Amino acid sequence: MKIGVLGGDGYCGWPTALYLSAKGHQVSIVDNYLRRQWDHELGVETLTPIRPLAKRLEVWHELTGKQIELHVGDVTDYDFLSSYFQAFGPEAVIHFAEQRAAPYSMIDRKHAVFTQVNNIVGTLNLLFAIREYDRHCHLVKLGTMGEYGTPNIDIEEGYITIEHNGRKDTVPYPKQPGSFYHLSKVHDSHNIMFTCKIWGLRATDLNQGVVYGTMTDEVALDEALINRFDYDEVFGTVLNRFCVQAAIGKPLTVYGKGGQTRGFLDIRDTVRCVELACLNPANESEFRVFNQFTEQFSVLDLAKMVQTAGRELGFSVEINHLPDPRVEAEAHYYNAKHSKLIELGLKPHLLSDSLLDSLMNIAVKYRDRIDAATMAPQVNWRSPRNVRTHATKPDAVLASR
Ligand code: NAD
Ligand code: USQ
Repeated sequence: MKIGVLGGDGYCGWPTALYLSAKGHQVSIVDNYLRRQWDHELGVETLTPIRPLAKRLEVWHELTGKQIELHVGDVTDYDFLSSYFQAFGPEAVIHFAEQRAAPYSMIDRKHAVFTQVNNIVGTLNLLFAIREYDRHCHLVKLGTMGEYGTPNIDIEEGYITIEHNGRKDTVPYPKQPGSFYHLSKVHDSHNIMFTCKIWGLRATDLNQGVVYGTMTDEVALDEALINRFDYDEVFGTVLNRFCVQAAIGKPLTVYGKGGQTRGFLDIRDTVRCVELACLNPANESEFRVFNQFTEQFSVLDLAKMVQTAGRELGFSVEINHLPDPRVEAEAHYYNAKHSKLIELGLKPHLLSDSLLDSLMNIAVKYRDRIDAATMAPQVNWRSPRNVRTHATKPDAVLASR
């Protein structure tokens, strides 16, 4: 297939582009390097030494003979997106190109506005581009499990059938997101669903859980292909952070009681899920939702698993309970369905099998690059303000739109 990977320089996008290219698909990447600029803005770096995108692509070509096209540009710029569709003509577009950190969106007003403009305008442009250039092009959109929040009932895959005053209907599952970032995903979902209805577009919303790990078969081919591994307080996700903390003997930063339960998946399953969605497209006018995670854990469960894995490597790992900087339930019911991708053929990697190889060993290997000063949580949901950032990028980007 001809597949466009929007956000292909990022944590999920890069290994996905390589995986699809290795499988023989004709792949192009779209990215505007915003993610690298956010690192500069926050004064942080990925644990792993990632190369410039053009270099990464050159090495991929040298190693495999396969070419991935690169289109550098901003998906919120419709002229750019139009020229991309005309030049590449994708049959499927995988849309990763958004601002994805909840804490970044909660820094202050500018970052909240920036996140929602970047994410919602980018997706809206994409919907218009698909309508203009090829209505059959399948949109595979990265959503988030966080769209649902933590309701006191089972979470379904996208839709719920309810009876009300003697009548019955199937409606989108209620959304209770927990940050301005997660809200941007809800707004995206509504826009996508609406355009499937009015223009007959076909779309799959992948409500993904928290992703962990960095290695895939393709990324492992050469160090020049290495993927990001973020551990700072803004972009670092919980399991990556815990492994890095364990590797340098810092206590694990469990927020509050640690009963917050989420769906998780290995980066190797992310790339496979996305491929499964592309190979089994939604029908015309269908807005399909898959819950993309493989196992659920509480934050405290994860901390204990990392503690055990750390001890196996000879580290003594302590667990700290910090005041939760977020507004979220610290102990709650959580049971989210996730069978649709399994039915399509997903064979999950389990955390218990990969914690040492895929995470702890990476954290230990690059231990010398860890900057412990970037780990303490400073962004607070209750009191947004400027922290550790000059906030120039959101201003500049918003002003240009
Ligand atoms: P990332 O920040 O590493 O990658 C996103 C990429 O998109 C970056 O390379 C960035 O430069 C690019 N980008 C952002 N805005 C752009 C724009 N306007 N134009 C062009 N390029 C732009 O994020 P990620 O972790 O790879 O996440 C990818 C997607 O998956 C996001 O939509 C995120 O919400 C979703 N997701 C991620 C996780 C996770 O745990 N990482 C979990 C669930 C969902
Ligand atoms: N947490 C800690 N300690 C830490 C870091 C996080 O206890 O040091 C807790 C958080 O309070 C939260 C949970 O761990 O309860 C998950 O936090 P996270 O930062 O790992 O993930 P989150 O903010 O939910 O966001 C990540 C991605 C986002 C994606 C989302 C999927 O950054 O792009 O949408 O996971 S989900 O969680 O299902 O919404």
